[in-house]
Amino acid sequence: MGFIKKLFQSKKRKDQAQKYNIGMQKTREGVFNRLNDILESNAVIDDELFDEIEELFIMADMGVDTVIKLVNHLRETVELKTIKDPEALKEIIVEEMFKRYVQEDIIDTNLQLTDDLSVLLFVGVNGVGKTTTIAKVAYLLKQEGKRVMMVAGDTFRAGAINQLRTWSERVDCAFYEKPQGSDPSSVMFDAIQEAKKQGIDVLLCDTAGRLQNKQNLMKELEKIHRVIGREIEGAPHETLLVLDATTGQNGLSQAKIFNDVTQLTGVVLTKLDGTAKGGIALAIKESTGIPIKLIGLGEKLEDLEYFDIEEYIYGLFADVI
Ligand SMILES: Nc1nc2c(ncn2[C@@H]2O[C@H](COP(=O)(O)OP(=O)(O)OP(=O)(O)O)[C@@H](O)[C@H]2O)c(=O)[nH]1
Ligand SMILES: [Mg+2]
Repeated sequence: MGFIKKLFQSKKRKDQAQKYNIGMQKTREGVFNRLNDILESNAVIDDELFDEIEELFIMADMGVDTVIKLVNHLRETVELKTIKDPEALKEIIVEEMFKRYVQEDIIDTNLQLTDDLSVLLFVGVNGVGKTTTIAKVAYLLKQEGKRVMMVAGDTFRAGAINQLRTWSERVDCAFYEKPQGSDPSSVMFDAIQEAKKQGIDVLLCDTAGRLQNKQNLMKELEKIHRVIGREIEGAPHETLLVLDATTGQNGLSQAKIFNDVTQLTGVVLTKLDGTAKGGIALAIKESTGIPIKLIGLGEKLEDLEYFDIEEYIYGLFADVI
């Protein structure tokens, strides 16, 4: 039995792999399982077959550049090892994914927390899942024994403060708010003082959704970032861009523009459970260089996982191998 087959069999028994398995069902069933059909219905490995594979991966939103590189590599491997049977390509494709993304993965995906107060800032366009992600992160960190406070930095949208307060009550963590319409930077400033007073370990900062082409809102974000940095050296310790996996390639341009304004330290990729285009995670890694730190696999508090590229690739190919 090949290395990949053995690896997948051992994963089938792991809890975390099961979460990826369930959360990525749409991508797997909608796209990657079709790899089986393609490889079974082609008698030989030829250009047409490679084109079909290419098309399939592009449909999963892996990004054209990423896919072309990957498929070119496949062609080379097939030639080098004189492989004739299309079925044998399955393991080679997965192996190639592991080589490209797992072995070369030197980026630390852990959240950067300090021994004192750590500040995590969540940014992104409207409706991507910032507020829900904060609730999930609070839940996760509380389980790790951290004292957590949420701050309602979305003072713009009616109902945003109440939404976050409700989450803080459900998670049972501290909460800081000022009235709707307050300057978000001053809310952050005051929340930091309060968090220090209460001996909080991690302050999770919600912000209003903003389109990346709205200059005044991007300026506001720059100010929020600056004010936090002035209060605590090295803060925000994480500036996380929340991206909705269902928006596909547009997420890449969001990442570039937000990064110019706030120096992102990571991406949270949400709603992977709701899309067949889960290949976007690979495109983000390849084209922006910003590490994905967390992924959202559902709407519940426990539906958040630290991003693990190995489990992710398993989630894509669990039914193929
Ligand atoms: N299926 C699924 N739904 C999610 C996930 N994350 C967030 N959502 C849903 O996405 C919707 C928007 O979430 P919010 O957290 O309010 O998004 P937001 O970015 O704070 O939105 P604004 O504050 O309006 O910019 C909610 O219905 C969430 O339940 C996820 O990982 N999977
Ligand atoms: Mg919100």
